Amino acid sequence: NPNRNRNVTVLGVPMDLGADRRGVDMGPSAIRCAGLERRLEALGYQVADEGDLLVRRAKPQPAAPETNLKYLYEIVRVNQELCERVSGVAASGRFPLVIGGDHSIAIGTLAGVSRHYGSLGVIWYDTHGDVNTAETSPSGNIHGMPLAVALGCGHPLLTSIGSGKAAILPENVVIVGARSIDPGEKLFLKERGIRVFTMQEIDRLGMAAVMEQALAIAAKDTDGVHLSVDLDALDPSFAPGVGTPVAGGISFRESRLAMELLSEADVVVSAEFVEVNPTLDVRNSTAKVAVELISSLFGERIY
Ligand code: Z70
Ligand code: MN
Ligand code: MN
Ligand code: MN
Repeated sequence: NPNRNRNVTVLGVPMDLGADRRGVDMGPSAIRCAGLERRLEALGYQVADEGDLLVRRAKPQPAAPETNLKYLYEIVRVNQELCERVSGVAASGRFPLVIGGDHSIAIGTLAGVSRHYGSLGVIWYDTHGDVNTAETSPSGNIHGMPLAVALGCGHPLLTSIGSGKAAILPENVVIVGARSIDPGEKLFLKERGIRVFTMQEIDRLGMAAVMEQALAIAAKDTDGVHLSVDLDALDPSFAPGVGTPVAGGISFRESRLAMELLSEADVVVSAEFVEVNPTLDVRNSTAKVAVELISSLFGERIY
């Protein structure tokens, strides 16, 4: 497509505080090592890798006194900065590609991208719902909360990042790949009528039909779609290097098809790939899968 944005800015966010587990901070490095820039350049993109944001290494720290949210203040600080950086990238007309890091960084990405779109759709490719709040979270880990925050729900320090109003609306959000949703998350998602494509639906309908329906929702009456890929959506046999592997996941083939269909639809205006944990990985295979999926998203074709 000649109208496709050919300028990509990569931002790395070596965040692991939201997962409360070391290793996922090395995700950006692993994804770069797997050849991200070279692959995008081979596809004809002009790539500006702006390097990593600074994430302060907090020593193990109890939750903020008045909440159960672990590492709240540093996560807020990093996401405020990420919001401004992503917003600057979008303002310059470039495609923001954020590599993590744990999924808590979606808070800053979505706050920054949504400034530039009257209405933004979201495809959340994840095993998990990531719609917990302090009240429902079983862990206090903020990487289980970013989609709720983007919808305007959560700790005020998190929801006030960016404009202070919700980055997205429930009717423009779809989750693809769900197979681990906490009880409080089920209520949250059902109350808001958010469309969740579970593994069962992927099995019954096939990935092509699921993505067609997902796109119909996320792109309907929106000005662009943000793609948020948590590598734990894939089956652990394809993506072992994640903090929370859950059996029964999406295959590599299905994931590549999903990215190819998104590429053909040509509606994605920003993306993030998160939760790669090299300390749990096998020969950097999960980072390599991430780079394969990014290449497909950006238009690589086998033939
Ligand atoms: C659980 C929680 C989660 C990723 C685990 C788990 C969330 N719902 N997300 N691993 N990537 O603690 O909120
Ligand atoms: Mn280069
Ligand atoms: Mn997940
Ligand atoms: Mn996630």
